[in-house]
Amino acid sequence: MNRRQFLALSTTAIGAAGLSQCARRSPMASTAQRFVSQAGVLTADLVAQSSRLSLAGQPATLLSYNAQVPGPLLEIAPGDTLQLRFHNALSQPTNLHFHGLHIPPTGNADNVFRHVPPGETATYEFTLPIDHPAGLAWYHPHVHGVVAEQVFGGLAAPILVRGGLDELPEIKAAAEALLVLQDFALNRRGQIQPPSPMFQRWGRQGELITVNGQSQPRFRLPTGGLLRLRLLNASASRIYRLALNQHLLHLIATDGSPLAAPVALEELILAPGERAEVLIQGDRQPSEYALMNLPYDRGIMDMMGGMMGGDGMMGGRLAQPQAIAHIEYGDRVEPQPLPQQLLALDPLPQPSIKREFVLDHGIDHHTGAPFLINGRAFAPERVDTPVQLGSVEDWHIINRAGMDHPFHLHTNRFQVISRNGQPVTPLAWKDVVAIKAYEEVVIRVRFADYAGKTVYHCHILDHEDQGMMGIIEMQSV
Ligand SMILES: [Cu+2]
Repeated sequence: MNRRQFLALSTTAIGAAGLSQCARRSPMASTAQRFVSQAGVLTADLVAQSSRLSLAGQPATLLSYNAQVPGPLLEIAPGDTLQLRFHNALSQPTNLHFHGLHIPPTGNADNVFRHVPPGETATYEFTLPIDHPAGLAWYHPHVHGVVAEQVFGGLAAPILVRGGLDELPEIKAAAEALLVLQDFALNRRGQIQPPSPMFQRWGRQGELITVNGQSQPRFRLPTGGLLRLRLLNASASRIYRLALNQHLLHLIATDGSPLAAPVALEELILAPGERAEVLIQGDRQPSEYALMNLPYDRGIMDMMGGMMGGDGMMGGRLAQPQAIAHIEYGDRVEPQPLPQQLLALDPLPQPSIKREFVLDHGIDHHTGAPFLINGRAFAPERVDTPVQLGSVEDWHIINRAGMDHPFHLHTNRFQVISRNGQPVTPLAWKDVVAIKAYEEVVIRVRFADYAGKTVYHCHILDHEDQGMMGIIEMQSV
């Protein structure tokens, strides 16, 4: 099969099982834009703009890429070149960050220091390495100070890198659905509500949870077969705790990289920026089952100092389990087994350097910002962490605060070694690691290629905007 046929088949697969499933409920999804690479090149026009559109069946005024929320899917393969003409029709600077792609952090690639002023057009152009892992990534704005506002406004969109797991017979036979999770706080006119000071500190969060811009869409699971859910948490701050009634979630990939073998989970916790892929077996009574978001406390009680108590407005609402989508059994198919093995995954070699990153709350002496790494808030002119290309490092990330801080490193994925001194299994590639209140996590990362500066930060985007970010410079030896 040549690559063009493969891409065409891939598109058909997701069209049949994924996005078009939603279309039965909302016409919006049926017109959802998707850009697929052709002969190794993906060319697309993207416009960031304020748009009046339909969200969860209601009119809403959101920030969008090409007037859709979530934005257009980019579907590519290792070795592809992307040429994106990006126009900023917003009233403030913005840019594009390609979260999960291993591409240069400089020039007109994944450069978060490049800002596109209002009214201007910029070209993003880069080539994916031929050995790039296949999986789910995404793009969103990354201009320090307005990231939470723009992502919470709706600016987020998925990227599928095809190949890898897609080629395994058991996975190929599975139905496939892409689920982009977002949350919104809208007023009665359908406009985004600015966060209260408390929510700005905690991380803005909305009561309306959407999946692909819809309220509780349905996805079909073939009776006797497998459904592959590809999940992206594109929320600014919300941590999802997901469970499917009466079914296990068989985890097969984390943050766009496959595991060596499936891991059965009763619940899946997904912090902002994280992706996960799970297989669901259609071996229960054919019916409809709710995909639930269960209560998760990421430290609000600590922040509020118990002011409102567990029965307060916030505590009460947070405590409610909520259906966010439904899985309905479809036509019976030949029984499909779960794969026993996925793709080989090697542990990184022992590190030559160990570093510490202490996440805490306080006041930065220079900026007054309240969210700190190693006692300092983000400064755009300061390199916090110079590293040598070719090295392997262990990063000890120590959360001294009573609030979760999911940690994201740009450009290079890493392996999580331990939590509070306990080894972490299974071995997995990650680019966001959830760090709970008072937890200490060790990650191992190899800086193999791409010289230049980029960032690491908390993926509760209000925390990043208020200082919890540092600059890493990868230097050639
Ligand atoms: Cu944080």
